[in-house]
Amino acid sequence: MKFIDETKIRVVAGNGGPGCVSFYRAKFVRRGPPDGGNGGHGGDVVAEADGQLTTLLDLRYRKECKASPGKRGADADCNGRRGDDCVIRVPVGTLIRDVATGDLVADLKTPGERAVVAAGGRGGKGNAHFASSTNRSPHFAQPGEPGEERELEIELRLLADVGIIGLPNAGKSTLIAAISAVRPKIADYPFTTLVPNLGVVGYGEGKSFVVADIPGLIEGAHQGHGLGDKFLRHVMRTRVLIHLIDASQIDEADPLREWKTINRELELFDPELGDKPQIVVANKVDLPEGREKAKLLAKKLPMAFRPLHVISAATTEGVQPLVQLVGWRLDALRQQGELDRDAAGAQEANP
Ligand SMILES: Nc1nc2c(ncn2[C@@H]2O[C@H](COP(=O)(O)OP(=O)(O)OP(=O)(O)O)[C@@H](O)[C@H]2O)c(=O)[nH]1
Ligand SMILES: [Mg+2]
Repeated sequence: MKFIDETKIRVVAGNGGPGCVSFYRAKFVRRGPPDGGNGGHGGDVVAEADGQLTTLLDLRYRKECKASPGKRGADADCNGRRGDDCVIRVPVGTLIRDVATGDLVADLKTPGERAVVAAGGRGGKGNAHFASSTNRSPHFAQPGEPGEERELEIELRLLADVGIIGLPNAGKSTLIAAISAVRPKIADYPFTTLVPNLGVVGYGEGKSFVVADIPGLIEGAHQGHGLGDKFLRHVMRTRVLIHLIDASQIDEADPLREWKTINRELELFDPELGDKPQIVVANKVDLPEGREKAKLLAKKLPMAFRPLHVISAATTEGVQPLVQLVGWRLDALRQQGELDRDAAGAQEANP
């Protein structure tokens, strides 16, 4: 299936229906009171997060979403019917921006969440509304207001707690297959994974986190080399990165080379990504040269990133301790986040 994570769409909300000019008529009633009803509200264009969707593919060929206008008001105080909404279904984790202003219009994070992305126009008031003691038979009604119309940029950013990044062939897909139920394609050539995979990982007492396997990065990814860095947006919202290194390929002369290469690409994509908590993991230590070279890397790794975690995604050696560690880091970050929020709340309460 194709994975589409950005697209544009034009949205046009419905115009409000016009109000009606009408007067009550009946046998023996010569000049009845005004009874023109209001026009109906124009339909909205609504974006809705659908938990079943994983890509924006459905929107790829849809250029426009148009809601219907409100119906006109009628006599006998009948209000016009509201226009039908036009609903755009998007995956959870979708950001919607106005192309013209760049403003964020919606950030849909939970299944079923809805946001009006173009509001329908209000219906015009009918002449009954304008009747007063000084003007008992108004001969006018309001037209409906026009509906909003704009061009939207729709961007999907998968919502994962943890992102697995690294060079092609590091074993990222093998690792996600070892810790979750997803079964991505695994092969000994680079760029096996072409789109991100998401998996759910349990780590005891009913707790779980979502992990994303991101297609391999190479030097110059920010300039479009390899698959480029376009999938990095999907780790922007993760809280922890697992930086996976193929230990058997470590350069003995400069054991940090691969690690630095990827970090540079992260930094160039977005400095915030460069600062994200990172767990450095050497994979393939079931291979004798992997185990030896992992030791070289462990010695050179800057203090802040120690200790180096050594695993074999293939034999699952060291994989469970890694899952536990990631779980603790997430728990700690969550607690930290709550503490920060509490502190901010307390400060607001007692400035
Ligand atoms: N010996 C050994 N081989 C491994 C290990 N983990 C992965 N491999 C092999 O390494 C190759 C690449 O694994 P993948 O999981 O496809 O690597 P990837 O990082 O997802 O690669 P891309 O999707 O191309 O970026 C495959 O042939 C795997 O079988 C390991 O722990 N030990
Ligand atoms: Mg892969």
